[in-house]
Amino acid sequence: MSYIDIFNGDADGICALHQLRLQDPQKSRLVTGVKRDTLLLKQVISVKDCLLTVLDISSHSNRDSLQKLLKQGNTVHYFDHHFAGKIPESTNFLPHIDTSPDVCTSILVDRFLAGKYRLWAVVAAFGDNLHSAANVLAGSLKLSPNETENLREMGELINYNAYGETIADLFFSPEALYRSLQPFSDPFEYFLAAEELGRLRQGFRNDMQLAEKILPVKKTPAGKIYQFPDAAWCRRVSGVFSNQIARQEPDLAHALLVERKNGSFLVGVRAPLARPLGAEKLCIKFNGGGRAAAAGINNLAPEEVDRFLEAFELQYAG
Ligand SMILES: [Mn+2]
Repeated sequence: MSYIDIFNGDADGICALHQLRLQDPQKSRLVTGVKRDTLLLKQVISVKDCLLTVLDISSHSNRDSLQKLLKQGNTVHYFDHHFAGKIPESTNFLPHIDTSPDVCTSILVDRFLAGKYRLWAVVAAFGDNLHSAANVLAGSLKLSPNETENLREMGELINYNAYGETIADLFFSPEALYRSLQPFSDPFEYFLAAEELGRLRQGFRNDMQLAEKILPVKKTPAGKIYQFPDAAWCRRVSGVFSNQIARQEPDLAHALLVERKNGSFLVGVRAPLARPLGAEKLCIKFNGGGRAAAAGINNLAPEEVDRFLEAFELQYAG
């Protein structure tokens, strides 16, 4: 049986796979990409009789490919927390799907493995901006504040690495970053040893210094809208910047529009952390997707921007 591991390139996807492969090491083909590259099942559409493990990408967005792969005799283990729609029924489909706002894929894997590699789930939960869930898990492991802080930074840096239009925007391909942590079962050892983290820390600081100079283009009772120009650093920092502004004002929703070369916008939406709902509903109206607390649109045409701003207002005002 050949194994194919298909995972989102962010901290949650990487740490989910890492936990599973620490438990059950396999020589597997890896399929991943930048965070926004979520239609990953298409890349393996012709495979038959394989064991697919799919992590942290929406089964709704991938439904057609998923159904085809199931019909071709593949067994599919599916762990995810993004909008799922109707979940396929098939004896060779093994879903672990929970779209509650306080879980991430690595937390679902942590449950599946009864907490065996929980430190990596803490890293992932911080990466997905689920600070309260991360702190609860850290508390269950009796971590010191300093240890928790190190896992937080690691999650944030691995997550930061995943944002870009193409792999060329990133410091490391998600596959290379996963391979760098594969030898480490203990994230604290990785934290001390990994040159990758030093590189990401430096890049992150530079990008954030630039981002923090940019003021919102619009502030309404619902929240704040930011717009970044078409530059690699803007695409890289957009996710972590969005998470940071969401934490700074937990009662407000936030949207960040990053200009693309083709003139349209890459949009990230964060629901208010105090009411982490509705982001995926808003983005699905514009062909985007995601989860209740955080979602995105890959291609918002310039003439659609006003309609998006109205929908944002409707979703989050009052
Ligand atoms: Mn996730």
